[in-house]
Amino acid sequence: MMEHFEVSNFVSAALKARRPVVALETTLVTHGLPHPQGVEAATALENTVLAHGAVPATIGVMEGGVHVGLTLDQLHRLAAAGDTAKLNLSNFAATLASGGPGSTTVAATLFVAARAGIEVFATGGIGGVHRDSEETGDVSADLYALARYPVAVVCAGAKAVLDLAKTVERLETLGVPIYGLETDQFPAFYRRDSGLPVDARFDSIEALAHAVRTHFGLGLGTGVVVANPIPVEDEMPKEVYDRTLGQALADASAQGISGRAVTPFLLNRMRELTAGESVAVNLALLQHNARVAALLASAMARGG
Ligand code: PSU
Ligand code: MN
Repeated sequence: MMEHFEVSNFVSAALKARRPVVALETTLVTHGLPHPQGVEAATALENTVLAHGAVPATIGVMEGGVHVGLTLDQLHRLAAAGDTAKLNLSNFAATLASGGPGSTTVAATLFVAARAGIEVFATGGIGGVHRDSEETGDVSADLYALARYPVAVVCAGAKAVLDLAKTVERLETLGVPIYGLETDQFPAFYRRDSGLPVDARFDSIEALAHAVRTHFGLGLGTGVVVANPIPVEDEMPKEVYDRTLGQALADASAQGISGRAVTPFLLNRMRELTAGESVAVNLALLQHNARVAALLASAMARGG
């Protein structure tokens, strides 16, 4: 069952001893942030997870192996390879079989984490239903992976470039609960609030851990979205958000961007339009999510 999997000694020792482990994805490293900020972010996230009592397991595909706990050298090679594939579930096996490099989206990371026995995962924002999904059919594989793998994803909601209302509806349809940490609202990635409700609110990590444990214990089979809004002081100002988001979406449609290229294009366009501010915001929310994920994994390991 674990054919092709290469779990690092550090991660496998932690899993065997039932110590807290947090999975980290690599698409944000290769496609979500400009080089070399992606690799810097990845190592900073690992340090944050460690500093909050859990073992980081950064995930990626290279040289025919599914790596759970990439070394710094492997991470650098993944980020430096210009042709790293953005992996979800549909292109995962072909890339693995080719021996080429692949970075894992939320969808692919959920699959690997579930297989490796990791229950908590930190990312920036999950993918979701795109705003023009009626014409394009573009719905992120992240949502369907959340419906298949019992892993808790700590995120700042779904990326603001999406149709958040439809994304929340779809999660409900798929049986994936949204648990808000100290919030009643589904966050909008760069901003704290989308105006959409979460399924349940928790005001402590212990209460959250207990609910996640209960969800997994029931055997519902689905994952959990832990909605962790960006701290107030790090939010993108509303005026900047409104102006640049509309422009980025208009540019994507004018240039006919489609498929897997859409999300990276929009994130990069936001960076250009905000003169780098969107990247600072993205890094801040990633750090916050890594910290909460480590605390959640620790509470769950204590039996929460
Ligand atoms: N969060 C970020 N930056 C990112 C992503 C998430 O802060 O780049 C990535 C994740 O890997 C997510 C992917 O799974 O974007 C979604 O891509 P798509 O919409 O094509 O499914
Ligand atoms: Mn897509």
